[in-house]
Amino acid sequence: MKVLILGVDGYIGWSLALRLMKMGHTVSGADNFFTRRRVREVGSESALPIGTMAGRIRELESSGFGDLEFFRGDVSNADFMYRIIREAQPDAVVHLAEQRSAPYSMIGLKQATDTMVKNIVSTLNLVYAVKDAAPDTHILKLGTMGEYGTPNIDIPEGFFDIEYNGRKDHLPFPKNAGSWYHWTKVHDSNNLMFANRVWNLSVTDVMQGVVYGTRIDEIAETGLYTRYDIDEVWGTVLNRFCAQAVSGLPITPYGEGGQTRGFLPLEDSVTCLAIALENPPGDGEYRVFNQFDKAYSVNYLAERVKEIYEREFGKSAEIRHIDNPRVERESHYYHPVNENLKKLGYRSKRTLDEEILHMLQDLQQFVPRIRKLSGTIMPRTFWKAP
Ligand code: USQ
Repeated sequence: MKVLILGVDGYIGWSLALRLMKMGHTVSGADNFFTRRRVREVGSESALPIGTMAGRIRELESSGFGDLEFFRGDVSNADFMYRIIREAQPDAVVHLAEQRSAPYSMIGLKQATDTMVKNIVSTLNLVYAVKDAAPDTHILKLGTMGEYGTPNIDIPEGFFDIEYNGRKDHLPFPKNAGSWYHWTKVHDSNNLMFANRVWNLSVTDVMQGVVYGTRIDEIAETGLYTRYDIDEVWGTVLNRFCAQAVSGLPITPYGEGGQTRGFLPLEDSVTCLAIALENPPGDGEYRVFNQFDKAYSVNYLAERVKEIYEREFGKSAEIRHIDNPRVERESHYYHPVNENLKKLGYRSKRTLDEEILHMLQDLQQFVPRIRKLSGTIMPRTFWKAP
C-alpha cells in the first residue's frame, strides 16, 4: 500500500513511518518542522536525540527500512497539499500535521488563531485535494478523545441513539472540548463528516487518547528515536512524569489530580493506525474509532511512576501537586467505549507498568540532557490569569 504521512517528523508520524516501512508499505511523508521550531521557542528540545530529516532518511536506508520520499512544506498551503497528493497518489493519507498542543493554543490570541486557522484549513485542503486529485484515497485523520470532554454519561464511538420529545435519531455525540486546540479537532470532525456526505470520501476519524512511551519495537531495535517532549507546552503528562522522576524533579499532578483520560502506548498508537489502514472503511464511509487502551487518573499515573522508579532504581521520587494551570474538572465520571479497533484485532501488547519501566530505562541514559531542560517544566501557560 502507498501511504502518505502528513507530519512525518513528529512523535507519532516518525514512529508510524518506521512501522509501515517495516511492514513493507511504500511510505512518503511531508512536514514543515513547525513543532521543532515552536519547541525551540519555549527553550526546549526533544529529550531523546533526533537527527535532521536528511539524517533520519539516511539512517532509515542504512538500517534496511528503504527509501522515504519526503516533501518539505506546509499542509495549510493549498498548492502544497494539491502537489503532494497528485505526486504521491497514495492509497491512504494519514493526517498528523496539525498543531497538537493544548497549552500552545492557550498562550494568547496569536497562538489561538494560528492553531484554529492552520489546523482547520489543512483538513479542508486535504478533503478538497483528495476529492479533486485522488478521490479513492482513504483519509485517516487524527482527532482526539478530548473532543468529547468529560461528560457525566458514557461516551460512544462518534454517534449515539437519542430519543427526544418522542422521536428517535442516530446523531453525532455532543462535543465539549477543553482548549482551542481540542476545538479545532471538533471542527475538523464536522468538516470531515460533511465532506464525506457530499463527496462520498472514505474517512477514518480517530479519537485518540494521550499517547506515552519512548519506543516502539522498531525504535528499540534500531535506536532511531522519535521526538519526546517534556516541557510544559509540548510534553504530555506521563512522558513528563517519567522525565521528572529520572531527573530528580517533582512529579506534577495538576490540582487534585483526579482528571481521567484515555491513554495508550506509542506502540499501540502505531499498531492501531496500521490496523485502520489495512482495514479501510467502505467506499464513501465515515467511521470513528476511539483509540486508547485504558483510562487512568493523573494521580494513578504519578503513583505508578513513583513506585516503579523507586523500586527499580533505588532512589526516591516526589509527587508534588501544583495549582492547575488549566480550566478542567479535577474529579469526574469518565467512561468512553473503545470497541471498533478491538473488533479489528487490536490488543494492547504491554502493560502500563512495563511501558513505564521502559520509559524510565530509556530516559535514564539522557539525564544530563533532561536536566538542561528543567527550566521549561513548570507551567507558565494558564487558561486564565492565576
Ligand atoms: N497534567 C498534569 N500534570 C502535568 C501535565 C498534565 O496533571 O504535568 C494533566 C492535565 O491537566 C490534563 C491531563 O494531564 O488533565 C492530560 O494533559 P496532557 O498535556 O497530557 O494532554 P492534553 O493536553 O489533553 O493533550 C494531549 C496531546 C493532544 C491529544 C490529547 C489527547 O497533546 O495532541 O489530542 O492528549 S486527549 O487528552 O485524549 O484529548
